[in-house]
Amino acid sequence: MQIMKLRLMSITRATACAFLMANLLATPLRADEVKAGDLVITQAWSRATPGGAKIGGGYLTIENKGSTPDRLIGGSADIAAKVEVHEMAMNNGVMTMRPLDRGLAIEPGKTVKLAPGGYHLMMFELKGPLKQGDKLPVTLEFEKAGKVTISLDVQGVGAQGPAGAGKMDMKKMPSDMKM
Ligand SMILES: [Cu+2]
Repeated sequence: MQIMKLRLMSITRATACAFLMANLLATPLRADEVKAGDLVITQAWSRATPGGAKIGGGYLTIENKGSTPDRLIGGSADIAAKVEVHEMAMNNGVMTMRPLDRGLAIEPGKTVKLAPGGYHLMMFELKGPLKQGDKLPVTLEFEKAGKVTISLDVQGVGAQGPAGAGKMDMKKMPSDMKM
């Protein structure tokens, strides 16, 4: 009898614990969360552009909560003549970037992060500078989920993330970086 009681107790405790853990691990519902079909877009941000820079980057996190794959195929923004989906990668020791002609796959159950040094949105021919603190509307286009407008939170020039932590020295990048 005593053993049974103990077991019951530990199961109850384990359940309570698992419940708490699940709560802790669950992504908090953010005010800047945007949904497009089964896709959930969070942490959309950009960097202020220095001087007369005509190009800007866009970063965001896309989670596919559905059961079918989708693709981020392009975008548009009032502030830019053109928005492309790019990949940045090391090629023979040189950092290069290239447009993803077929778009960026968002597999079901997966989360894809567009971040400095990897996948990113590239805005061309900016009509004006991106300023820290701006909320920049950008319309994303997905193969299945269609078009959705998000807002990029513009951080400082050297920001490495949406919270503005870390810095990156653009001057250290190879000058033959392909755009
Ligand atoms: Cu790029």
